[in-house]
Amino acid sequence: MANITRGFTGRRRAPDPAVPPGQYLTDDFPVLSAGPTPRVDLDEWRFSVRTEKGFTTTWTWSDLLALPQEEVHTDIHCVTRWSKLGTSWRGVSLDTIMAAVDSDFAYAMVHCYGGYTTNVPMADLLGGQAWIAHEFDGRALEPVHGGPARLLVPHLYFWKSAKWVRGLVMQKKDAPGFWEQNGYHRHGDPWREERYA
Ligand SMILES: Nc1nc2c(c(=O)[nH]1)N[C@H]1C(S)=C(S)[C@@H](COP(=O)(O)O)O[C@H]1N2
Ligand SMILES: [Mo]
Repeated sequence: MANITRGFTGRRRAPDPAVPPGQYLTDDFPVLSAGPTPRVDLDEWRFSVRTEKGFTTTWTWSDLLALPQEEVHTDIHCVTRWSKLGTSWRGVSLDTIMAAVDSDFAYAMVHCYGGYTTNVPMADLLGGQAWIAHEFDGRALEPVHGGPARLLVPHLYFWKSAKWVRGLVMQKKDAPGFWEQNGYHRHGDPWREERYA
């Protein structure tokens, strides 16, 4: 069978503009967790944001579902080099969450059930760039992928999309989370290959 080539490029394919440098595409959904999957009862699930003013705003599961929900169709990119295009999620925008919070701090430490942490600037969490996602592909998010709910920050490497998320602590200065203390880049933009520090 003849090779089918596009245009005049011969066998070499042009880079896919949807795929950041150094990444390959997968149709699977790999699981990457630094520890066991914590089980969180929806009755006991809470998401909270603590500010510099000493206030904590807390949402229960029903509070979360009562907020405006958004459908998100997006590509995701793991620093271990897999990318997955056109994933579908449902959840609450961080803009909606932060509208209820009074903070002037520019950074957040993201905390999870199970103890994982990751740091993200508010500039990357606001403006329609991040969600508390609780559905994937039209179904409740599976525990291995972060259910009941995970942070979704798809324009950064996927280690920033904290699974089993339970809250943010607002911070004046950026400070490294779990992987960032272990050599990963503070920021993690896949288009700039901000992989390791
Ligand atoms: N709480 C928690 N969140 C986490 C992780 C983790 O170990 N614990 N791993 C991160 C990493 S390195 C990646 S690549 C993605 C993997 O998400 P997935 O298992 O749904 O593919 O979750 C991120 N969020
Ligand atoms: Mo990762």
